[in-house]
Order: sequence, then C-alpha cells, then structure tokens
Amino acid sequence: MNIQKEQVLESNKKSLKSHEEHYDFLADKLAKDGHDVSGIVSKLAEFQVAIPSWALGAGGTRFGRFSFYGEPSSLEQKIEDIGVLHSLTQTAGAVSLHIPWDIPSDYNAIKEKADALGIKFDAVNSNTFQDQKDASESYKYGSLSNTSQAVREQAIQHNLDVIKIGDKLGSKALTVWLADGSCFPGQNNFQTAFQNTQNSLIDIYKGLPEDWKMLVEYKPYEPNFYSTVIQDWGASLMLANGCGDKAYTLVDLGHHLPNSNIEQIVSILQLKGKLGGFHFNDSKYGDDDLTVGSIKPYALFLIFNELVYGMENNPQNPDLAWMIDASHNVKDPLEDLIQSLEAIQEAYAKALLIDQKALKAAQLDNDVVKCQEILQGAYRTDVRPLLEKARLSTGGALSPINAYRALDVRNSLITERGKNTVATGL
Ligand code: RM4
Ligand code: MN
Ligand code: MN
Repeated sequence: MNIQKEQVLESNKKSLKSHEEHYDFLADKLAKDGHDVSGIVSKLAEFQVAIPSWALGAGGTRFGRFSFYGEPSSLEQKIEDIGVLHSLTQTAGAVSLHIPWDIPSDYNAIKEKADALGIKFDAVNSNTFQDQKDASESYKYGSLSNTSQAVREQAIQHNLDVIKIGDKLGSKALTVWLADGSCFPGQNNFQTAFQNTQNSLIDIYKGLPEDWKMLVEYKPYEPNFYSTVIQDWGASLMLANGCGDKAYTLVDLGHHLPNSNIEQIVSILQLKGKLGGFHFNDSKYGDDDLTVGSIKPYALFLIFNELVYGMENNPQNPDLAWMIDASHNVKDPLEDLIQSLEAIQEAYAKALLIDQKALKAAQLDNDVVKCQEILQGAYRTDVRPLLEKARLSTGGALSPINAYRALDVRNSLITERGKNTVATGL
C-alpha cells in the first residue's frame, strides 16, 4: 500500500487552522525567549530514525505471539510498510535489516523500491543468537565467544556475509549484538570467552570496507541469565578499541540494569568519540522493547540533552546510527512505531530548547536550583506544534496517528495481504 501526498494533505486540512494558532503562539513565545525557532524546526525535519526490519510484525514473547493481521510477509512488503510510516511522519527514512531474516532476493528491485519511497539502508544487523536451518554448527553455547573454533568461524563468516549484503544496498555499518554468555556459574571461563570474542571481532573488522563502521552492542542479561560476554558499555568499548578506529559502542536503551544513568554513558562515550549507534525503546524492568517514551519520558529527555550536547560539541564523535528497537504483542506495529517516532522527536525538540549558555553559567555558579529550572523549563514546554510544523514542511501528516486511522491503513493491508501472513523476526 502506498500513501499519496494528496491523501496526506487532505488529512491535514481539518486541523490546519488550529495547528497554525498553536504554532504561532508557541513560536512567538520561544522567539521572545531567544530561540531560533525555524532552526529548531529544520533540525526536527532532518532527523531520521531507522526502522528495524523485524519490528513490522506483531512482536512475540516466549509465551506466544498474537498476529495483528496484514503483516508483511516479504522484505518488499516491509519496505512498503516503512514507506507508509515515512509518508506520514517524514522521520522514518531508513531501514535497518536483520540478516538472515531479511535477505533480499532481488537487490536492484529492493533498492529501487526503497529509493522511490525515500528510504535508505542504515546499519545491517547480524544474527548469531539463533541457529539457522542447515547450519553445520550450533550457537547453543555461544557464537563469537564459543570454545569451538568451528563455531566461531561460522559466526565470523556470517558477519562477513552480512557486510557483503549491506554493501550491495548502500549500508555503511554492521551492528553486532551477541547473546553469548552463560546461564550458570562455572559454565564459562570469563577471560576465554572475552578473548575469543575479541579475536572474532577483529577477524570481522578486517573484512569491513574502508568507509564502514562496526557497532558493538551490549546487554547485561537475557537470554543468558548469569553472565553476558558483552555485558556493559565498558566491555563494548574495550572490544571496540581492541578492533580499531572504525569500531564503536552502540547503546540500546533497554540494555541496562534498572536505574542506570544512561545519559552519563552516552555523554562520556561521545567525549571519547566512541558512540556509534543508538537503539530506542522503553522499559519498566529489562529489555522490554516498549514504545519509546511510554514509561520514562523524562529519562529520554535527559539522554537527548546529552546527545544534543554531543552533536554540537563533540566533532570527534561521528554521526550516530539511530534505530527504533521496539516491538510487542498488543499494538498495531505501525501505530506503535508512529508513537515511538513522535516520542523521539518530542524529546529531541525539548532538548533543543535547553538554553545551553544559561545552563553553563548556572553550573559555574553552582546554582543547582537554576540548573534544574532550565532543564525542566524546556521539558515542560509542549513542543508538539514544532513537530507538526516540521512534518508539514516536509509533506507529512499533522497527526500521523489520526491520518493512519483515517486512511484505514491496517484494513487495507489486511485486504491486500490477508489475515494469516507472518513477518520474519522474533
Ligand atoms: C536484541 C538487541 C538487538 C536486536 C535484537 C532483535 O536484544 O536489542 O539490537 O536486533 O534484540
Ligand atoms: Mn538493540
Ligand atoms: Mn534488545
């Protein structure tokens, strides 16, 4: 299903006037406070987040999976779904492929389709956390860290294959997330597992094209419940440094123990020029993969404050690969992604409203109250008219969710694809 520009424009008509009133009121206030409003709106319009190819079906848990019907059953259809998201939000201009779930059968056709919809190929993700059909070796006891050289070699080769696939599509980064670890004390030798992982990553790194990055993701637990080989940013950074300049740490919001200070982690990684990628989601307990901003929006804002600071002050850190890494059972996946995109833009807009100069001055004065007032003043601003303006300026919908529902997208997809399709992914 393709959404036409005219359909989006039509859906905007009803609320255009009220948008203009809200926008004018807010823009006027912000301008009086010294903000460059049109600069903020352009930054919002430029910000693009990759959609992972696995998030377009109904996510499952290990207890079950409930379809939302009309799921995409091929990569072409997944790209079409991202096209729907992008035409409504104008912020989903990229896809992050998971291999082998989404190996293109016809590279040119996929590239053309993505191109026509304004979608780029962002980081490609390898998968050595599941056994593949016909594979000779099993990842049951780990992949890049495995004690068996044959298993490690198979996992290394898979990553090299993923790079080749991504290269044909124009991707510039490989994301490595490992499930490797142990479930019981004594099961693994920590040092051997770490060293094997380092050596395997170095072998993959050697196969990286000159203009590529390798992004090393960490996670404290799950699916292993006693130890994970790359359990935190420190382990990831050590491994990245052990590979070379093109290897970076990737932060996934859901991959921390409760109450970790994630904003401090991203801040220091940027200072060191080593933050390469970022996965958005939200969580109450663990890697819950809930809709971005649905549980801890203030934490997201504080993280964005550091990301914005880094983008403005740390030229030593490269542009980040942004990806939504969320999916679950109870929402229409496209509606869920629309909500996530909106939450990301909202946190970004609020962070852009922080008066960095005033904050620095208050910090120098040790005026703790003022520091908090500055942060919370930005956080409490209703920035939604800015988001609307950014979308309007790029041909998106004033309210992507309302437009999605008014256009009855899910029912059209069900009519087109039927009720029994199942998307590849978790
Ligand atoms: C992992 C991790 C990876 C994601 C997989 C599906 O927990 O977040 O980034 O690709 O899940
Ligand atoms: Mn992730
Ligand atoms: Mn995860």
